[in-house]
Amino acid sequence: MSDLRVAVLGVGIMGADHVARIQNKISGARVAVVNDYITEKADQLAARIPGCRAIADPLDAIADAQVDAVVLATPGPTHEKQLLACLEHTKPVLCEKPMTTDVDTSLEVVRREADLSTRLIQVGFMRRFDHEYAQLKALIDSGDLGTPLVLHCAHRNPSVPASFDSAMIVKDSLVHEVDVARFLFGEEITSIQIIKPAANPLAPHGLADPQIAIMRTASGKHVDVELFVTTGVAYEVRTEVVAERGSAMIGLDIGLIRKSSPGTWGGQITPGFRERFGQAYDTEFQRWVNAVHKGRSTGDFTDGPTAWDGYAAAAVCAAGVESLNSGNPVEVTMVDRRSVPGA
Ligand code: ISE
Repeated sequence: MSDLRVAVLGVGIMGADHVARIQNKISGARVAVVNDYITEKADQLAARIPGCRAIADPLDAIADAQVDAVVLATPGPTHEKQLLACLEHTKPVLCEKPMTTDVDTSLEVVRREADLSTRLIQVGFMRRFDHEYAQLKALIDSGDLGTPLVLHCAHRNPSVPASFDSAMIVKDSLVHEVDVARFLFGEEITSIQIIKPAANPLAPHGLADPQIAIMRTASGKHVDVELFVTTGVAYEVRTEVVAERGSAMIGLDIGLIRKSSPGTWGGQITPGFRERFGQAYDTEFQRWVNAVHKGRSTGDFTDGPTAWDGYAAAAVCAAGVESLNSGNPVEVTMVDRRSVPGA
């Protein structure tokens, strides 16, 4: 089978990582086209990759006859137009989160894909591909723990860019736990409340950090998340499920433990999400490439979170931002999945 010719749109830090990943680690695919709004960046990158071209207009890159599949690592506000172009040209696409920046456009994307009766859109919630999350999911699904009841999560970043505001803690950071909770429990989230404790004195002025999110699922399960994006320490993502017959926790950073003088011991915490979830991104990309190869016979070009998952995350985060502003619990508004056949 010939290699999938992939166009990577957006070659900032994440997009450039994905280009290197496809070129060096993934089998069955190569980067055929790169694009970035900073055209020199794309030109320079293309010049370093054999057989790769830079195309200045993202929509031209999607439409290009020599492109089989697309990776979107472009800014969120550009996703809607680019996803619709992928659907129009029947190009499988792996789209970094957010799928789109609001609920209505996410639902429109779900509907337009469902109209085609084929699954072309995969959303980049990479945690589902992390070995520890996969193990936790398998344990829950095995039934050994009995009914899962509660999910406690901590999501800490050492720092965030200066442009990060309080709503982004919900839309950019919490969105991962929204997807993780839906993935692990296999149900929708129906309400969310964001609590703002006293802010970290070291956080930029006006940033509500930390935040505590409390979510409830359709069957009444409880999820709580501590979000803290200015810890100044390292990258920490912990997840604990408490169930009928026990509990299980992941994300403890238990690697090598070193003892050293004077009388200390300890290990390493990953500095950022690119290192912590590097294996998850690799697995996500390899499985996506394999699914796209198979898609021609199955009609399903995805193996992971779908457009519906992108829409559900958008709906929960929109309610989360409303709660951030009001301080009250907010019901999540979503259409019934059965009203969108094929979604
Ligand atoms: C970032 O965009 C990510 O996706 C990271 O996984 C998350 O930890 C971080 O808070 C986000 O800003």
